[in-house]
Amino acid sequence: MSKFHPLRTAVLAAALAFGFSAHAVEFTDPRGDDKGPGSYTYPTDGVYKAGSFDLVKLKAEKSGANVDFSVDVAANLEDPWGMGGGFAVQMVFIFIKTGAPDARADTWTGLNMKFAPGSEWNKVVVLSPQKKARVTAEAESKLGALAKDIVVPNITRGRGRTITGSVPLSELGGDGNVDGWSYQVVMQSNEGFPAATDFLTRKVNEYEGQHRFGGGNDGDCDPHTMDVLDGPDARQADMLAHECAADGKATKPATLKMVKK
Ligand SMILES: [Ca+2]
Ligand SMILES: [Ca+2]
Repeated sequence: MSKFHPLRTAVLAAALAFGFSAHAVEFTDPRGDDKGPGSYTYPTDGVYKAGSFDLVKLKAEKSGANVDFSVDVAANLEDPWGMGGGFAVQMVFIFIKTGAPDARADTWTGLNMKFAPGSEWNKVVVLSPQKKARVTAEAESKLGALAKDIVVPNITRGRGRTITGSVPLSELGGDGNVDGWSYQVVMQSNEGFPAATDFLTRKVNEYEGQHRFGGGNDGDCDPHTMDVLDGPDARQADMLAHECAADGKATKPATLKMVKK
């Protein structure tokens, strides 16, 4: 006869399961800083509700062979365009430094940002309301060699104020120590009809329009994001500070830093 009472065994199993889920990490971001470098404004169409692009929280949690990502914003998610996943206007890029040797500092046209020395990234998880096939096809046609480091969940959902997606740990590489990795989040907007060079992202112009952010400039010099993840050594105003030459090229590009627990 077993010495272990069934209930005690169940409690032990639960404790083990809880122990596994301890590979989790959570970051919070201030509310009300969804103005990019400080000057950006939302498009005028009513679907872009106040707080929609205000990053509040990032969570990454190892769950068996997968990593579950969730991003909270400061407005209730809605699906006015009938995307099917419970949200529509947001597109979130989660840049991850896993510690693997193939890290890079550049991003791509349409984001117009790079990463600082020591903050180079290995993978970027894309939380988009578009179908995975569309996102990966756009990455392959527009991002060149970077496309292989784009990781897209099979299904991405929005509920309440939280956007979630899960990807296989094997697609992220690295050592699997989710809580030891470094992260940065770029809050963008899902643009179903992007410019020929842009990866499903919405532009920031000098003046806001029905579907264009304002407060930047009309070229590809200004960083195209409303909010990024702040950390003790990563202040948004510093990271998104940039300078543009008269020809529209960046003399000082916005430069992001990774944030780590
Ligand atoms: Ca924020
Ligand atoms: Ca921020």
